[in-house]
Amino acid sequence: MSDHLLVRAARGEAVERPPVWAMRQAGRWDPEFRRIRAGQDFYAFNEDVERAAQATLCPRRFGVDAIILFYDITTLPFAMGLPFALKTGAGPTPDRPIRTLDDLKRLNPDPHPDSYGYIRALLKRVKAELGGVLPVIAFAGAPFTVATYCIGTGKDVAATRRFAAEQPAVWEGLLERLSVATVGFLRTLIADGADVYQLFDSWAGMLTPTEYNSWAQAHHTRILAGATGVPRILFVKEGPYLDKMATAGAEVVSLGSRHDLAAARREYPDLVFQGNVAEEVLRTGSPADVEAAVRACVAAGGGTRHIVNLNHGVDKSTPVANFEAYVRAAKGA
Ligand code: 1CP
Repeated sequence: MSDHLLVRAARGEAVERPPVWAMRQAGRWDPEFRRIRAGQDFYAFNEDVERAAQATLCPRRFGVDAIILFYDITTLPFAMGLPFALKTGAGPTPDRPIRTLDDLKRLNPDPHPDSYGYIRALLKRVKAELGGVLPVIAFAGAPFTVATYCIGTGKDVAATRRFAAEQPAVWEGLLERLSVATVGFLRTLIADGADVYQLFDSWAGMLTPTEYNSWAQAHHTRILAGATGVPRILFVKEGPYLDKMATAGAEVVSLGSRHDLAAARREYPDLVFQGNVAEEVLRTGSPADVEAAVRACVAAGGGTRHIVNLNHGVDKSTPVANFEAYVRAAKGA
């Protein structure tokens, strides 16, 4: 069993201090990442295991307590048979969006692990490089958020709703296939040595309670129950339905900035919370503002059952000095 600080904290054990990492810590805000990434096609870059490993390991020099693998939530549907390109401004865009039941049939719900062999190789490479010093976080997008990219609507929730209303069989079938494939994908990466995983349902926070129950919650429950053996983190960007997230099956719930961390801890003493420093402070504040925000978060987090993180990913315009301040303050320096 892994005894990394982050893993112990995620299990709810008493720890010397809360661990810290950040969503999109390997990203465009970091000049070293941009140098390695150098404008190549995203998916081709990702298949270059050596370069993807370098990108993954970029945040290590800032002293984070965990390393998240560099790939994307669309990597899995790509492996299922749906090629994507990363378009500037639009995010991941499928070459041929899913529209019909015939399109759906081309999406393999049980892709052979070789179809994402480069992610497995990346995990192996990163683990070897880290030599057990830091834990490695694997992840998957949850079916709802991934489906929005497969049909080409992304965070335009109104367009997603229209598609679901007009093509209910395609929509439900798509969520189903993604659910099955996600369990297989995460189980493979756990068997390969991932220390933790995070399930990202970034856009599910915009759903009504009824939609959330069937498009998000049902699939979270199933995936979290199907892929076990390591601590599981559930993330919904500014997820409003804490009661639902708390019962989905994850040990760790990532908290948005509109929730009070101390109150959430009182209400759910058996959960571990991740978050909830506002990424906006890193994007727009000074290093002193960042330090103050992190200290307030650490105090609200109470020292245990808490992983310091943001409400959402580090924005590409975040100054390096602010990311440094974020890690430094979380480590109490
Ligand atoms: O050229 C680039 O490098 C573009 C930026 C980028 C990066 C760094 C994309 C395109 N994907 C990634 C890697 C990535 N994606 C990681 C690993 C790196 C890390 O976190 O440090 C992870 C965890 C993701 C997950 C991801 N991709 C999510 C869920 C998390 C979140 O931020 O909400 C989502 C929604 C995506 C879609 C996506 N991928 C990329 C873009 C530009 C987008 C659209 C995001 C948006 O519209 O806000």
